[in-house]
Amino acid sequence: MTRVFSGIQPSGVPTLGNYLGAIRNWVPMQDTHESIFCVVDLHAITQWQDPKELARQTREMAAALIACGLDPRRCILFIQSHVHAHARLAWIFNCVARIGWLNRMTQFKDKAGKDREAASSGLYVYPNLMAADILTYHASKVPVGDDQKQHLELANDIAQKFNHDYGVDFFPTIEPLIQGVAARVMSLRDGTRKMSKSDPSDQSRINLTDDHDTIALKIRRARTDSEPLPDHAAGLEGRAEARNLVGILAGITNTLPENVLREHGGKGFSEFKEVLVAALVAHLDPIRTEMARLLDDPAALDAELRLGADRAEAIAAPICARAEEIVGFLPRR
Ligand code: AQP
Repeated sequence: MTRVFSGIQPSGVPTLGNYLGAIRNWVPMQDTHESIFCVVDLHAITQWQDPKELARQTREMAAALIACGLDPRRCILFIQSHVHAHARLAWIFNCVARIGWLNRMTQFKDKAGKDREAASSGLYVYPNLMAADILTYHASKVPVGDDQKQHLELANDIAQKFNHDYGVDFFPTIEPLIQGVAARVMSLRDGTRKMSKSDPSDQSRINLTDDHDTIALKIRRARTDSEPLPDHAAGLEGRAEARNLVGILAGITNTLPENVLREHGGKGFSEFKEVLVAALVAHLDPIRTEMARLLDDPAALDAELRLGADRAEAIAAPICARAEEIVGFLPRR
């Protein structure tokens, strides 16, 4: 079975964007691939995280992944910092990747904002850690959205340069795993920005922990225009917020936006939003309930994560140790 790796940052409460764009697509992969899923806390601290919150959010993210359908018996699910190979290989990759390559990364520019000098150096070398995450498992497929393609290309450049510089054929080529039409969920306050767990406005997103009333309030307040819904996709041109709400209903009900428009075209937003609230609550309520149940027994959850870390380490540690040997590190005997 092909080995896949994917990660998610515990940088806040998981959102509907994380769910529709990533987590939901990981669930069927458990049966078709050797699947490794990771809560990437090392990545999260590239931007400031309150320590107590980080620990809480890390457990919460793990609970969310299980509640969404990741089964620790059918996949390997663990916390990144529990497996030291990630940080060790990332250091080697810091010494392989060229500064010129990192300078081209658009995500750094986006996340660092205007004051790049004040960004952490961790944020700058984030793609090197991501390359290590994947390559320390010799994973050959990575489910990614469009925004991560550049990082994947960089990971391949790193693997190739490592192989070339050390005269080995050690790291494999990574291929993106494209999963149908990628759902990009946008902010409820601004249809041109993506929904993000770290957006300062809680009103901009649906969290997987939101209850019925909260979801209803956020959707009713979601920004829209005053036109009714069109009955075909061309009518959404230039209407980012309308397109987003249609996309969310299509995503959550597993259909295409065209079908949503066929059914709801002509409706005003107040009517359409009630349909959307009902669909979201029906889908997300069981996830929220299961998350709460899992978080009610942190010891049991931590035990699952320890088991996941043991299984991950069994794969990652020998690959990282071999990379260290190739580089010329004297083994500890
Ligand atoms: N709005 C989104 N629509 C679709 N997919 C999304 N993803 C994130 N937001 C959306 C996908 O979720 C996965 C995990 O993301 P991440 O936590 O590693 O980092 P991110 O992409 O930076 O996600 P956030 O929520 O925006 O986090 P913060 O606010 O901390 O930066 C990825 O596969 C991503 O594509």
